[in-house]
Amino acid sequence: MGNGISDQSAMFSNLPFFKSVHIAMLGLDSAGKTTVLYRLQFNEFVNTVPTKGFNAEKVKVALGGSRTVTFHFWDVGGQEKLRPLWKSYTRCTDGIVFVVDSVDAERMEEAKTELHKITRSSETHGVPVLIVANKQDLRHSLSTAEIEKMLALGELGASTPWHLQPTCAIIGDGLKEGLERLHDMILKRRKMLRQQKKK
Ligand code: G3D
Ligand code: MG
Repeated sequence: MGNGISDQSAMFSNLPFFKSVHIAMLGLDSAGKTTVLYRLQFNEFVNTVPTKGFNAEKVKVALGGSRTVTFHFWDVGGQEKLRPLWKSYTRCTDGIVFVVDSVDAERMEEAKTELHKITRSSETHGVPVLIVANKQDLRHSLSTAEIEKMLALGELGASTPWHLQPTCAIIGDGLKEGLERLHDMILKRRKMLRQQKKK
């Protein structure tokens, strides 16, 4: 699911410049951001505590097509009082991972507001967003179709490439697939920006 800006990359992905990306990991508190991060880093479930400030981790991920990409993640606390800080992390980022708790229907509207606030900012113009529909292992989790609607992803605007990925961060299901799509979108944007500079 996404707005079509996705597949490609093989040609450029072997150059060193394309092997490293900076990612801001955002979303409401308790969505599973830190669990996603440590699942990717240690390849196992790590019990988390609420993030007071941020976690910064460099994680090498083997994606399809024999590319290994280093993701520099900034996992920023999602409590309301910490959200004004998000701006500092989205300023120069290559991509955004926005994590939602698929069971928390009550706070989906709040998640939608925050997501749209981030993508409307001039500083994140065109920055690709991977929306992670986490906790899909739980019985009452909403489907991706429901989440797409509740987050009004169709209203994100043509300039924001996005992809919605169902995941279970506890066992790692869906994480690599999501990152692969995010990386594809980042490469596509970099190529477009290079072409614009040449003109
Ligand atoms: P945050 O960093 O977004 O605030 P955390 O969220 O990573 O701290 O996770 C919040 C809680 O959700 C944690 O449980 C964590 O184990 C749980 N969690 C994260 N991902 C998943 C998932 O995919 N499935 C399920 N079932 N739970 C998940 P606690 O109990 O420590 O609050
Ligand atoms: Mg956290």
